[in-house]
Amino acid sequence: PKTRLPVPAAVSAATAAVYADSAEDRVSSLSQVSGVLGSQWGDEGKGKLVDVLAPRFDIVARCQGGANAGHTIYNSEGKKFALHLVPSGILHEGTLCVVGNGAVIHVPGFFEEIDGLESNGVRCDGRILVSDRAHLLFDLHQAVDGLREAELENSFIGTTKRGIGPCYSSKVTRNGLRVCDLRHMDTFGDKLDVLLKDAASRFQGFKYSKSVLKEEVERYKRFAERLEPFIADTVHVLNESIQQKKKILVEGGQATMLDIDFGTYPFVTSSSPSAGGICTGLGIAPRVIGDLIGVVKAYTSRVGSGPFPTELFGEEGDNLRKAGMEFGTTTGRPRRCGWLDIVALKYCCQINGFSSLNLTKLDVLSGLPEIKVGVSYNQADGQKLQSFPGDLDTLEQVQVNYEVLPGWQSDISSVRSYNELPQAARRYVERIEELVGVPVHYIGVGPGRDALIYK
Ligand code: 2SA
Ligand code: GDP
Ligand code: MG
Repeated sequence: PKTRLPVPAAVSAATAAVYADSAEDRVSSLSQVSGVLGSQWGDEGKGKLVDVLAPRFDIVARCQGGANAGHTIYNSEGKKFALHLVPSGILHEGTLCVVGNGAVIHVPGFFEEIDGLESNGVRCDGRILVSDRAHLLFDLHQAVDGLREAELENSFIGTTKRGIGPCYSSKVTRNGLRVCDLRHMDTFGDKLDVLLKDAASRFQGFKYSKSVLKEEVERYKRFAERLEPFIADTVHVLNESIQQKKKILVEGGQATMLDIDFGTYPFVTSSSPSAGGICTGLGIAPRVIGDLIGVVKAYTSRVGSGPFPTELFGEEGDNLRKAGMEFGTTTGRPRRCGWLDIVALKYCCQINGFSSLNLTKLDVLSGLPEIKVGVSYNQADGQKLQSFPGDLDTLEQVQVNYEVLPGWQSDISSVRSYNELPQAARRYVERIEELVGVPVHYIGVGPGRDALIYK
């Protein structure tokens, strides 16, 4: 028989109503097609939650982005894995991993990632499907990414230089190559030639010659053979799986604040990491999507340029970066750190319709005398803003109004039930719930699989 966890006195009536019977209830009640999406500027800890939930799903699918993503997960022995394109379900033998049509694939990088996993004892053969509709990201896209950033000088975006923007540009320009083109090597070279010439005509620093093309085509002939067993019509596979009542977990890369439409444009990535990207990036209908879990760090980080209203500078920012070990999983770059931004989070909740939140890295805030939360923005003229501004000039000038909450002084990394958290930590969680109107169902207190509180 199920025993209801005691509801601590500090929990409000509204929160108590959605209080979980147990961890089992939280995960088993997730809908057939569920998603885990970033709700800040990335690196919220999406990979960890996907890895934790994956055993309850048949399929874990990536719908956008590419090897710009860096999802760090640990297996039960505490061994660390940094994933980029491979979905975070890969550590679980029974889970099929799908890289959908909305993702961009750098084939050599994909093999490198798979080789790394295989050499660490993770079997990948027959466990990963790559969409035949996904676009191919070439070395030329990576070179163009670097050249474009260099050209921007002081206004550079701070991309991962993984070629993401240039590859999506080829896609939208409609001269990109797709995974299915690897099955037509007779015309592959001509199509690639168009891309290479395009880059060479735009950038002086881009070296083009017929021998470069020839070498690249030869290389891709070998890749085509090796990739063949991974290639599938994933739109068909996913929709058949839904018919067969299989469970699908969608893993978002990056986050809504980096979304090409909703993020802080132009300081964004070139894909749609928000809910809409699930339909366009996998070819599944909106009505089949059920629960969407927004992953939110207990504070905020951002890597790359662009506005960050609650950013902390100097010692305060450094301390948070050190405590949270905030360095890029893909590039190793130090991440900018700051307080939790409720204005941005509410905006993300609106866009994605999150059914619940996973508040991560709460342990990192332990020991602070007080914790600030950005609750509203004032414009330069002192007027309160009613919504998250689309205009960057407005955003760059906002004054953030903070609420100050008491900190807690004990280490919470070994706490496993909500009512054992210090009262101030519970107060922090519940204040976030009140401010955004979405329940927090999962609380991260460490990087390991077990360091998760089900609320
Ligand atoms: P890009 O490379 O074109 O997608 O870069 C455009 C912006 O998107 C940001 N971006 C990211 N932000 C956080 N984490 C990401 N993944 C890596 C990680 C990042 C890393 O997990 O740490 O290692 O540096 C990621 N990917 C893209 C990027 O910083 C630009 O602001
Ligand atoms: P993702 O891109 O959203 O998957 O996040 P990253 O993997 O880039 O960054 C999150 C980092 O925080 C990783 O190193 C995780 O191992 C770590 N992490 C995740 N959840 C927690 C948590 O609750 N507490 C702590 N201390 N670390 C966490
Ligand atoms: Mg990351």
